[in-house]
Amino acid sequence: MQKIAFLLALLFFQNTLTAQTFSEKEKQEMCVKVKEACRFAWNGYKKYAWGSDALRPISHTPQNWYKHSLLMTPVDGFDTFTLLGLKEEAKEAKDIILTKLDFNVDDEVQVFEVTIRLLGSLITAYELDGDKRFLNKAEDLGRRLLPAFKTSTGMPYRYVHLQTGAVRDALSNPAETGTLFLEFGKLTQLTGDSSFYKAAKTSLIETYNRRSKLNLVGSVINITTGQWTDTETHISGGIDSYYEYVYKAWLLFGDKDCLHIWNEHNTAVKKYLLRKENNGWFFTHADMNTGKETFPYYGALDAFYAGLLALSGDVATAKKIQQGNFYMWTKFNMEPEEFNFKTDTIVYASYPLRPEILESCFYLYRSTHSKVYLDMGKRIVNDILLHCKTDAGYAAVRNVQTYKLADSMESFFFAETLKYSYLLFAPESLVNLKKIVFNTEAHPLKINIPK
Ligand code: DMJ
Repeated sequence: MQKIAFLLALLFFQNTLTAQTFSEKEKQEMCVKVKEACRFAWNGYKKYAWGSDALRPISHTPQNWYKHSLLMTPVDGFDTFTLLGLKEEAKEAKDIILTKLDFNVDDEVQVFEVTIRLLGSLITAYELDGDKRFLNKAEDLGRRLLPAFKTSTGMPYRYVHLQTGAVRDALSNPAETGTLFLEFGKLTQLTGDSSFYKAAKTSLIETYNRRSKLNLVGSVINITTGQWTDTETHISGGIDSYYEYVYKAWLLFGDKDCLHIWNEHNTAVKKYLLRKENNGWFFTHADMNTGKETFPYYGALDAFYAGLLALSGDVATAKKIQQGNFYMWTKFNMEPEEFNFKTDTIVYASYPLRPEILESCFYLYRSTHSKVYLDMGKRIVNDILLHCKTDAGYAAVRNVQTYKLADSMESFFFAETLKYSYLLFAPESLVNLKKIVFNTEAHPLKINIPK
């Protein structure tokens, strides 16, 4: 009798497990849901903010970064619409880009932001769609950015005027000096003009040359003197994508210098910044020269590192970090911009629709094919679509603990958050990671390693 009861229990348990697999149908449902969300947000942009950089999804008003719109939302969103099979939306974005996007305007722009969002996207648009006019726009923008690099160190000023080439703001950071190489390198490959590749690689190498003895970089660097003015180190905003690009430049261009740089930095980052606390593994903040902890802070932006490690083959460490990322998401309703992982308290409570945790789900799923990452992704996507929805789009969260919203829908919501949400559940053949590398704004660039 006891044996029968045991067998029945075993059968029940097995059935429960089978029911807990993530079916193809469920994956398709997630894809449909993300696609609908994307269409809905784009419709809001079209209705209330057409031609501007972004929609303010609560007040239904347009938002521009500078005096003239650079069409951040259509440009950043074009490849997402294409990959999601939103043909009409892709056509609308393409039309407005090709008829209205003009870089010959009286505006100074932030070199880093327009490189990752606009230059990256225009190059991808050209590679996906084949229309040479996308490449012409990319080249025009690239040329207008080049004056920023004419400095004594080769690291660019943060701002450059698109018409006059006038520059401003010498106090930069590794993310802004070191997250240009994929886009500028591709521009050289596609146009044959080596000045783009040289400028961006020099900037990256000059950043690396100023690493500390511990192989870490600081938070603020003066690009005219080459001196650090803030020696705090971390993997968060201001440094994050520098590490991402040194590894990805190896993948995209087969650049061995960059592989070496990645290995040095990544070893140091794991040695000096990775911490095991009660609730998981997190990266801390420390001084770049001594390794001494400054603040035990971790946040939404840091979540990308798990994906980067998975991509680089260190799946074991990636898994541990992604557990911490998911802890951060579930502990506070949604992930806060920053929290203290020692006291388990929030430092900055906002969530501006960031993609990094989903990006890491995507890479970890591709590396492991474990249902864990589909479940995580489903929970995160559902939370975003439920709590951030307005009557015109999706809004940033001002405070994750109260779900109070803020009137902002950044273009990276289209470029990255929705794209990684979709790709996590979509057929893998849609994006082959052996053939493309995503820039830090999730624009896929075709790998073309010179023989
Ligand atoms: C994006 O613009 C890029 O991913 C960048 O590298 C950092 N943050 C935002 C999204 O969070």
